[in-house]
Amino acid sequence: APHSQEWTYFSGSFYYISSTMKSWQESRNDCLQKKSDLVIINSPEEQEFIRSWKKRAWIGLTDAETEGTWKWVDGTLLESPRYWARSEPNNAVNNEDCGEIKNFDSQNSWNDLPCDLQNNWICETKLNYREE
Ligand code: 2F8
Ligand code: CA
Repeated sequence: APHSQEWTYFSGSFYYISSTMKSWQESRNDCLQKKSDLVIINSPEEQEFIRSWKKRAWIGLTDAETEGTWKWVDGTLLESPRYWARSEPNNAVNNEDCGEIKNFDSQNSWNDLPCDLQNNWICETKLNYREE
């Protein structure tokens, strides 16, 4: 649960980084089971926070529905900011529909990978709040 020591708080969300590896879908299922989802990165600060772990991991990005149209797991289109590594996403071997964080030398650190590859993963649970 987000209250255990396995979760780290940052700017309105709790984050969990796995210590085992799974496919993208199995990783997502694990997050969903934790009443969470794969991480959605929507600010430079959040990108820096995730990158600072220096751990290769699935994030909540996929273009499985329409090749080249990247969406977050909440259904929103990937607009800006975008932190693809140089030359990514390249859909290598015409088979890369899932997003990971990979390159820690640069802020631009996302890569597309085959979804059935085993990888660590990061879940995010946003805190609920009420806007007045
Ligand atoms: O050079 C970037 C390229 O590196 C690998 O392919 C050789 C990655 N694939 C795997 O790790 C399976 C590509 O996704 C990446 O674009
Ligand atoms: Ca790639």
